Amino acid sequence: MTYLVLDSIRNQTQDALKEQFAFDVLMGFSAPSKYLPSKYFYDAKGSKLFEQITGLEEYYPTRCEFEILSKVGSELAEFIQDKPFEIVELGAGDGCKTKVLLSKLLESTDAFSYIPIDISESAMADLIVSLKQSHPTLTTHGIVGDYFASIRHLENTSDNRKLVLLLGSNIGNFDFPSAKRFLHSIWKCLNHNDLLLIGFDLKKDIDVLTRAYNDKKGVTRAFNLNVLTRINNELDGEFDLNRFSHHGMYNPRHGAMESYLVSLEQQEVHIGALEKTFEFNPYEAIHLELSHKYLLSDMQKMANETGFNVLKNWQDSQGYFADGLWQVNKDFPESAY
Ligand code: AVI
Repeated sequence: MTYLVLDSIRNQTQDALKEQFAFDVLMGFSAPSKYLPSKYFYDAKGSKLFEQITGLEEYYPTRCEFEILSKVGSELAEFIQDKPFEIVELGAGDGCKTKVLLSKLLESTDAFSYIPIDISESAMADLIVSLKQSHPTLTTHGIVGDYFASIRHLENTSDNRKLVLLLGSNIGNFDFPSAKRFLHSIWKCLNHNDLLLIGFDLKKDIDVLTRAYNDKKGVTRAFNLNVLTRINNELDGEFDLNRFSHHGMYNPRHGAMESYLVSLEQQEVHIGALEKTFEFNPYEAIHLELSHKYLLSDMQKMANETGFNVLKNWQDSQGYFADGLWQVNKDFPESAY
């Protein structure tokens, strides 16, 4: 069990990353409606907080997808006739849910290798150590890199059929045009008949949604506020976290949970790295995240518009979450996208 760090990541300097962060903060705070890109949630502390969120009583998606993955194993194996094959996971993280899927699949076949892809080298190193303990016989080759560079790397190293995993409703954090662009980019990197297992959080009672993003212990609040801590630590910001509140609400028009930080008073905040002071009006919001919720018909439409055929949908017993098994259709005309 090993992992490879792609050169495109190894050569990315800390300075370049910091410059990009500073640029994104400048753009977000200069916009007429302030925003910050949600990718900045996930530094080491933010990733730990997200792990805590996934274990919260109110945050149902992880539990529901876990239930689905623990029952689909042998059925999934039936869809993959070509052996050996490769399971490629985009954004593997701690691999917690995937391990249950791998165990179930191993009951039907061992003719596959597992290729987790993650942007974080420390997350990958931890995952490889834990897989050595939980699945010592599984052939695993991790890749540290961005999704597309990593899939392209695989194109050159193996002809085996692929099952790509995109779990946890990560797709819901993209707006619709970006989600479609992202899925079509995955399609471009894959071969005819390759498979994608993709998680979608389904539309449901608004109270259930609202509770999931406003938990009683305040972990989601801390997760959101951590973005301001990052600006303080990495860009010499002077945010006082007590002067902002977390606000998570469902927007039925957009079919999405929206997360904001709201300024509790008139305030000016200096950010040293930008040599700039930003003004916040009382109750002014910083938009942080969209978490789209879907109908099964939305999933179908998204698959068909990006070059995939839906083979099967699995849902948890409450009907809160769905994983779709999609097949790459290379007869899909590029012009139709
Ligand atoms: C990572 N992503 C799918 C989570 C979600 O539900 O949109 C992130 C999250 N934000 C607040 N709670 C969880």
